[in-house]
Amino acid sequence: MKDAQPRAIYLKDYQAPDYWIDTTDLTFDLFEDHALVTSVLGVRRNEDHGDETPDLTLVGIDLELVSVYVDGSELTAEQYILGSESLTVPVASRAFSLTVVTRIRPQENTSLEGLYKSNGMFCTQCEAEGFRKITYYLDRPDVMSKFTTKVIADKGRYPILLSNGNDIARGEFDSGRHWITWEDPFKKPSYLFALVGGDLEVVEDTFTTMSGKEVALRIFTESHNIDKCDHAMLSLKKSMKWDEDVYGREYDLDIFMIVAVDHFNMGAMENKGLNIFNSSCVLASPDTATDASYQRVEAIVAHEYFHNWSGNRVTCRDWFQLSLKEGFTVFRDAEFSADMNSRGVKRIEDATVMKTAQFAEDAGPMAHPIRPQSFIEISNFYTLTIYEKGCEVVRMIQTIVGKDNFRKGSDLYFDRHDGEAATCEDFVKAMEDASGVDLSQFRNWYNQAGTPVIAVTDRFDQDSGQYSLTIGQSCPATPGQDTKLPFHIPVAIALLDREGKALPLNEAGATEQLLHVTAAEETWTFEGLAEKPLPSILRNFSAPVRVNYDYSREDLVFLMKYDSDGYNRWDAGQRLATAVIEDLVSGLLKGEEAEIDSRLIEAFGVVLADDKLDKAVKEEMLTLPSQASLAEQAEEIHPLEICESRSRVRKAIAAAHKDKLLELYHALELKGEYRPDADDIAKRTLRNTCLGYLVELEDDSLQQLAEDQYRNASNMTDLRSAMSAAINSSYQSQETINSLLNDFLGRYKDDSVVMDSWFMMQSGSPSLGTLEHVKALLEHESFDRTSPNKLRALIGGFASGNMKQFHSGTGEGYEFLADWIITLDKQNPQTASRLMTPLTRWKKYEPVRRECMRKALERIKAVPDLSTDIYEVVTKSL
Ligand code: 0A1
Ligand code: ZN
Repeated sequence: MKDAQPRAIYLKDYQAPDYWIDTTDLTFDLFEDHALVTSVLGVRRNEDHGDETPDLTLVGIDLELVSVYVDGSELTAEQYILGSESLTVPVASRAFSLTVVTRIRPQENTSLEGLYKSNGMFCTQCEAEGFRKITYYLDRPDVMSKFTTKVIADKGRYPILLSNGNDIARGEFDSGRHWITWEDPFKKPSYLFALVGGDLEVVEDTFTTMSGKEVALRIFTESHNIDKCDHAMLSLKKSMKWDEDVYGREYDLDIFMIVAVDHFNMGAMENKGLNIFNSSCVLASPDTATDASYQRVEAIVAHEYFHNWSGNRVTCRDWFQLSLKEGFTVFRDAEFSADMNSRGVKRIEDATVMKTAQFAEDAGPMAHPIRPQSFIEISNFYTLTIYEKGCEVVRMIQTIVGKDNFRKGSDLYFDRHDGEAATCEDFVKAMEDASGVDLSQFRNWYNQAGTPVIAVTDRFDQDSGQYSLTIGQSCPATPGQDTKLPFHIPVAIALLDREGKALPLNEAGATEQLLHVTAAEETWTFEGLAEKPLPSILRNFSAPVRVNYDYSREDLVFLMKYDSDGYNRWDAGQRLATAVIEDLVSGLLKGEEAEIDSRLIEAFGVVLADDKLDKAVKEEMLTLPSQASLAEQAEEIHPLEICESRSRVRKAIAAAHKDKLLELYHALELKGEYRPDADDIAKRTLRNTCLGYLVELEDDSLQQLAEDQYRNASNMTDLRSAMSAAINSSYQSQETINSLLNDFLGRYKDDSVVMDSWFMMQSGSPSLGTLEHVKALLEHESFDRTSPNKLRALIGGFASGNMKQFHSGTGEGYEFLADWIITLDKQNPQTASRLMTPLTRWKKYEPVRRECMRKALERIKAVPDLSTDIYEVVTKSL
C-alpha cells in the first residue's frame, strides 16, 4: 500500500543523510522471468551528525526481499523492518557492510524505470528515482558511491553485458551463462547507474584526448540498425573535441559507450560511461532521418556527453537543484550546436521554444521556478522551465559577467566541486567569485516562477536631442507566489535611425548597449540625436521575458528589413503576423471576415526577394507563428478560429507570391549526395517551406509538385516534407494521400523510428487526423501501446499537435485523452503524465471548451490509486 495521499517534499527541509555508502558492489543474475540482485554496501555514519548510530532506512519499490546480512551475519525477519517502500535495519557500529538480496521482475516492468526489458534487451533507467526499483538503497543524489557491477546472464541470448566504467574481469559457466564485471572508479549517485544486457552489434572508434589518452568509443544497437550509427559517432567525437576547446574538459574513463533502446521514456540518459539513448535520438541515415533528426541526434549526443562534467563529475545535491546540471548542460549543447551549424537560426529556434512552450508552462498551473521549492513527484519536473529557462538563466549570467569571466567561473566551479554533489548556489557563487560581479539580485531568477514582462516607453525631445527609454518590469502571479521581487534583466538594445542604421551609443561607437534592468521602473537617456530613433529591444533574446512596446505595423515592417540583429528582425515579422492573424480571429468571433492587412503580405514578399538574406534565416522569417504560439499569446483561446485565420493568411501569402515561391522552389533543388551540413540543410528547408505554401493553392499542377517530390525524393527530409505537404493540403486528392501513405508504410514498416513519423504526420493533420482516424491507427499492426514513442506520436501528436481536430466537436477529443491517461497511468505513469499537458491549460480556453476540459480532468482525478505523477498534475491543474 502506498500513502493514501501523496505528499509534497520541500527544499527547505533538506538534510544531509545519516549514512554514506562508500562502496556499492552489485551482482545481477539475469533470468527469463526474474533477476536476482545482490547488493553489498560499505556503509559509514555521516560524521557531521553526532555519535549515535540510528537505524538505517533504505528505500525500495516493487522489490521482493530475499535476505539481509550485516557484516556477513544474516538478519532474521524480526531484526529488520520491511515497510511498503522501505527497509530499516538496526545499526551497531559506525561503519559496516550491509548485504541485501532482492528479486525483481524486469520482464513485467512497464514503467520503464529501474531494470526493464525493451525488445528482449535488459536495460535500466535510474534517474531520478529508478534505482530504488532495483534494490534497497539511499537513492538520493548526495549519496555518492564507488560502484562495481557483476552481470551474469545466458551467453547466447545476452552476449553483450555492460555497466558503468571499465570491464575488469569476465568468465563463463558450464551452464551456458557468462559474466562480466565492471568497475567505475568515479564516485557517483545511484541515478547514474546503468546496466545493459542483450544481443547487440557495435560500431567502434577512438578519440585521443588533449592529454594524449586514447578512449575507446562504442555505439551498440540491434543488428538491423547498425548502419545508422555513423552520425552519432561523428557527433560524439565533435562533442569531445568541443568540450576540450571551449571548456577545457577532458574525458576521464578509458571507454565511452552509447546504447540505443526502443522503449524509453525520455530522449537519452547520461549514465557514467554508458549513455542510454532512445533509438530516435541516436539512429540516423539519409533515407531514414530528416535534417532535423540529424541535428537532434548531434545535439543530444553532445548534451549527454557534456553531462560527464556538468552532472556526473559535479552532480546535484538534491533534485531541487536539477537545473544545476540541466540548465548548464542545455546551455553547453546550445552553444555547441550554434558552433556546428547556424548560430542565428539556433537562437531563433530556442527563442521559439521558450516563447511558445515555456512561457505557456510559466503561465499555467504547473509553473515553478528553475529551482522549485517543493514537488510531489520529481519526474514531473523534467520540464521546459528546468531545461530551457534554466539554460537562458545561465546564458544571462554569461551576458552579465562576460564570456571570459564566464569561462573562469566555469573552471572555478568544476575545480571547487569536482567529485561533489553541488547546488545552484554553488554555481552562482563560482561565477560571482571569478568575475567580481555581484549577482545578488540576479538570484531571484532561481526563486521566482513566471515570465517577467518589460514595458518599454520612449520620449524624444527635438530641441535637446534627448531620447529616453523607460523600462518597467512586472511578473504575473504564479501558484504560491502572488508577488515578486524585481529581477535583474539584461536587456540588449540598439537605436535605429530612419535609414535603418544603428546609432553609436557611446564614445567608442558601439551600436549595441546592455541595459541592466533591476528596478521596478527606470529610465535611460541618450543624448545628441537628430531625430526620434526606433528602438530594437531585447536583441538576440537577451532575457527570457516578454517585451511590450507599442510598435506600429510600419515599425515592424521597418525592423524586418533593417534590424541588424537576426533574432529581432525575425521577431518583428512574428509580431506583425501575430497581430494580423489576431485581426482575423477577432473578426470571426464577431461573425465577420476581416481583411488581411496587406502590409504583412508585402513584407513577406520583400523577405522572399531578398537575395542577400541567409537562407536559413529567410526560412525562419517565412514561417508564420505556429498555432501554439498564437494560442499562447491569446487572451482567451479560440482554437478553431486560430486555425482558420492562420490558414487564410498562409493561402494569401501563397497566392500573392506564387511565382516567386515556385521560382525559389525550382532554384533550390539539390543534386548529388545527401549532406546534412548547414548549407544544404538551409536549402532543403527553404525549398520545402516554399512547397508548403504552394500546396495551399487550389491548382493541380502545384498539388502534383508534392506527389512528384515524394516519388523522386532521395532523402528522408524531402520525402517527409512532400508527404506532409500532401497530407496537410486541403486540395490534395484523398487517393493520392492514401497512395503515398501506403507507399511509405511499405518502405518503412520495419523501421520503428520512421514509423513514429508515419503516425505523427497523420495524427497532426488538420484534415486527415480526425479522432476516428486516430482511433483506427491505434489498432494498426505497427502501433505498439507499450512504446512511449508510439504513444507520443499518435496520442501526443493528436492532442498537442492537432489543434483543429483535438478541439473540434463537443469534447470527444478530451474524453479520448482522459481515457488514455487513465489506462496508461497503470502502465507507465511518466508517459501518461507527459501526455496530460494540453488538458492542464484548460483555464485559457473559451468557456465551452474550458468546461469540457475541466470535466475530463475531474474524471481523471476521481480514479482511485492514481500515480503520484498524475495525482500531482491533476490536482494542481484543478
Ligand atoms: N538526464 C537526462 C534526462 C532524463 C531524465 C529522466 C529520465 O527518465 C525518467 C531519462 C532521462 C537528460 O537530461 O538527458
Ligand atoms: Zn540533461
